[in-house]
Amino acid sequence: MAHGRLVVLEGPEGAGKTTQLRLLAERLSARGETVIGVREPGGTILGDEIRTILLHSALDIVPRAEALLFMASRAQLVEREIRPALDAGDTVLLDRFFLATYAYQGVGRGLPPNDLRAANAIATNGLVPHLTILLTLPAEVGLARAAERGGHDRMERAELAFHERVARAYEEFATPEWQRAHPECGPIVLVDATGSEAAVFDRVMAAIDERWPASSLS
Ligand code: T5A
Repeated sequence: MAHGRLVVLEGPEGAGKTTQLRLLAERLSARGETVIGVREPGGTILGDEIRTILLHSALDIVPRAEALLFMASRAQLVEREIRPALDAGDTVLLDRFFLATYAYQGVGRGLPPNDLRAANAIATNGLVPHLTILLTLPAEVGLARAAERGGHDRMERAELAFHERVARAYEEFATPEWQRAHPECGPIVLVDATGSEAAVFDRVMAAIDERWPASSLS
């Protein structure tokens, strides 16, 4: 049985997942953990090819094909990178996982949730995150941050209403009712992503230390 930890960072565009993942990796490494940071889509050679198609191509991709491409990237990442790292006792920090599929392809694109759930079960082969940190902030604030960073990818170019649906979906995912109905997602904690990077990181660390008191990490 896997004895490492899988911590997922989730949230709408520009919420600060990548930034917080980097800060978290530095802090946990300094505490003596072996930490691996990966992102979806991507994280493997196949996944990076799929990422290019999904985010940086001008291809016509219908929602069902889009969902399955995300799933294919996920399946490869879980089997080739995440499972082996967890088996070795490492901490895996993952930038997005299947909550993103439920939010973007389910609520955003309108695909049936049960179909996504079934496809996801194939992709993850039953892997459940130990903790998901869900960064929350209004869609327009995240999009403005992403715009400031520059370069809109295919998903970011979707209309504001799409991103607002996605942001609202993430809020619903944090409710106890939704989590009870979705045990495949594991525990989800909400972290306010407004304010400075340092302020958000303090909240992220508080969530980590609450889930795993610091003494058990060192
Ligand atoms: N997707 C993904 C699906 O549709 N289905 C799926 O199943 C999966 C897995 C991935 C896209 O794919 C979609 C979702 C996405 O659209 P991506 O490039 O990985 O694309 O994009 P995101 O995951 O959305 O990542 P972003 O880079 O857009 O946002 P992050 O990682 O949340 O934010 P970050 O840290 O890069 O920060 C964005 C900018 O804001 C600044 C940073 O310096 C950076 O410039 N920033 C802050 N500014 C002010 N205050 C703070 N607290 C800040 N924190 C960061």
